[in-house]
Amino acid sequence: MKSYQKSAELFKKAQTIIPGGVNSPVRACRSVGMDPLFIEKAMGSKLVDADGNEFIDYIGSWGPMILGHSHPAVIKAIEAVLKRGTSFGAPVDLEVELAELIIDRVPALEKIRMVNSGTEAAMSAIRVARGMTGRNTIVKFDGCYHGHADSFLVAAGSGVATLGIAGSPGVPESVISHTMSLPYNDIETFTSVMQKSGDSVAAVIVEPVAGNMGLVPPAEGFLETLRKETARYGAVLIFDEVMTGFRVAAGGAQELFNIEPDMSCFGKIVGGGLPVGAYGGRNDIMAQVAPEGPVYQAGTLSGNPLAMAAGIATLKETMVPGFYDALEKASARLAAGLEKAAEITGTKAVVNRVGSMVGLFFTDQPVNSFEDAKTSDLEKFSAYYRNMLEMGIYLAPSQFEALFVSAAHTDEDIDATVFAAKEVLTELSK
Ligand code: KE4
Repeated sequence: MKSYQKSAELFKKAQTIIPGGVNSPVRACRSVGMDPLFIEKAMGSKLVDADGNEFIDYIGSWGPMILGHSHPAVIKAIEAVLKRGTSFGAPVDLEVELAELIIDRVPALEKIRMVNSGTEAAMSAIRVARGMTGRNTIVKFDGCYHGHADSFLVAAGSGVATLGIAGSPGVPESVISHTMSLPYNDIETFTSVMQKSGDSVAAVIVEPVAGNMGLVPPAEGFLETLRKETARYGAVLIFDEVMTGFRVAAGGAQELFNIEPDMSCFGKIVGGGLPVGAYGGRNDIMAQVAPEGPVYQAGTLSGNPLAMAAGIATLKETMVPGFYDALEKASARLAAGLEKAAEITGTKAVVNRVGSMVGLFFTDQPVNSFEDAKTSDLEKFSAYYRNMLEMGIYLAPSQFEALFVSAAHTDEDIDATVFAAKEVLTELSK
């Protein structure tokens, strides 16, 4: 048995001065029946915890670490900027460079605004949509998570689903009354709601590949229907690519599925592990944003030079020829291995994958929606999580999260992971 003594001591102290001992709920590992590990350092595909235990990491800081941890190009870029200072509260060349890199890769973007998190990106995007259309209603989808802004805490995924929180106290009824949450991948329901209420919808926001209910790909025609119906009723189509952006393809999910949204949100990878979010769209839409237009949004540390440098270095590394092909190969190897492990151990499990986002559900039915995801055996997932950790595999501590493969994951890492899954599922099947 691994010792987690140091983490336990740190967690005990943390709980006296930080709510739940963590700065983000899903890290608390409550749904998998253990206390969180405190991480000492990370490099490549590995994490080392406070007790010196080494793990193969499939959280990757919940998505940003697509290159793997402590990538030399990112460290070097941050060190170079450090010599100039850390924050000026004024424009720097690096903001222009990162904006250019993003716009070059995402054809639907003509202008982009940097913020400090995915939450800020998504909440700002819907504010622009509301300001532009003069409408209040937003449509989201059950199990999708767009950060913790008031309007989104309705049938949300990720930590909200993990902790089984229906919505959240503190969010006024008057706010969530403007949010409609519909079943993901349910084309019929969406179309009929738009027929009835489309003229009052400011925006439809969607995770083009859902990564916050476990991993659920878009059904055939789903994204195309969102595109068609929002255009028909003058609603803004927002792709929340905080997780999928620069992850599932060089140009994100909108490249993969060849759909052009009106606005896009980014985070995670775009900051290379430092706090960056971004939202953008066509010129006519982004012209609404202050100081160019009337829709206000601001941030002291938006465009922070260190964060820009980390984002630039990360995006540049993902443009190395063959980067996504290699990621695709490693991710397919992992998914096939997990499926094989379930099959040979007689475990009821479904593996979903899009690019380097992988989801494993302990259920015997296809998982195409949040309702489907909720049929998973959460007890089994919890035991699987703890046993895989014991085998040196660090997974997301929730059935309603995705696994992330990085460019640093080797065939040996993948094969060790599959071996561990076989061992653990054999034990759990007894
Ligand atoms: P942040 O505010 O956490 O940077 O981004 C919010 C967000 C927005 N949109 C999507 C699609 C997201 O996945 C997220 C954040 N993802 C979660 C993990 N599923 C963050 C982890 C956490 O809350 O600690």
